[in-house]
Amino acid sequence: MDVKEIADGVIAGKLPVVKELVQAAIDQGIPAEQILQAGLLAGMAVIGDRFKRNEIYVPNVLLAARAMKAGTELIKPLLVQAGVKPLATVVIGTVKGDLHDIGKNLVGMMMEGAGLKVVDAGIDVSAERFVALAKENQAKVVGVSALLTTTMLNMRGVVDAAHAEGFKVMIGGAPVTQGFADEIGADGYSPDAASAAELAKMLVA
Ligand code: B1M
Repeated sequence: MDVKEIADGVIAGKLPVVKELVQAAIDQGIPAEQILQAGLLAGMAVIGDRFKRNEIYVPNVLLAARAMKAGTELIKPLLVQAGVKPLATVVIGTVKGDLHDIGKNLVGMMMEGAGLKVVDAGIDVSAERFVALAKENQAKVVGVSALLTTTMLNMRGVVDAAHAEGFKVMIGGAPVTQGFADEIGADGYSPDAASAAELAKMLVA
């Protein structure tokens, strides 16, 4: 089989097809890293590009991400065996006082698709909790999402607390801008999930 078919399955967001193809590839002895890189991640990269260009919408990204996740679960044990390590760990969460998580979840999925390990801190996350999780998981970057003009102000506290412990911080969410990121001293801002994954890779490099 051609692992490109797996990429096509991810792009189409067809979870059962992706699972079947990944299992077939494993059974044929195709190396897990090849399945990951040329199949699952290649498909997710296409989705990321299309999303950035507004050619597809949130539901398409969610479907693709779910399909990718299902495929990744199948090869995870093999990757661990082969010693393929994720690039680095990122802790992501929605800032204190804020319960919106759809965008944050998308960002997390795209980061996983880009080869990062993502620790999801959830919603309504305090600065202390972000830092504790970053330490516990030896993360390099803390990613903070906010959807409200009131809660985005709490991002400054996360930046200060994370910087004090040597972690980088990236921020995003509908009301957030590059200007605000500069103002509070964040290491990066991105307007959407695809560029957030690219930014995270840059920050951990
Ligand atoms: Co709320 N809400 N909401 N809401 N809600 C907004 C944000 C609002 C703009 C609606 C409006 O009035 N027009 C408004 C905010 C006004 C403001 O502050 N300027 C608002 C309000 C007022 C409220 C409540 C206060 C309403 C109330 O109770 N009176 C309340 C607040 C609760 C709280 O958080 N404490 C509330 C509640 C809710 C629901 C629970 C009902 C629900 C959330 C469900 C959930 O998330 N599980 C909800 C929803 C769904 C929305 C809207 C309709 C949609 C948000 C969304 O998911 N968008 C929203 C209106 C709107 O945006 N059109 C609204 C889709 C998502 C993919 O986009 O999150 O922007 P987004 O994420 C993008 C980018 O921003 C970026 O990438 C993502 C993908 O491209 N991004 C990052 C996000 N995080 C990032 C992090 C990064 C990098 C990029 O790095 C770490």
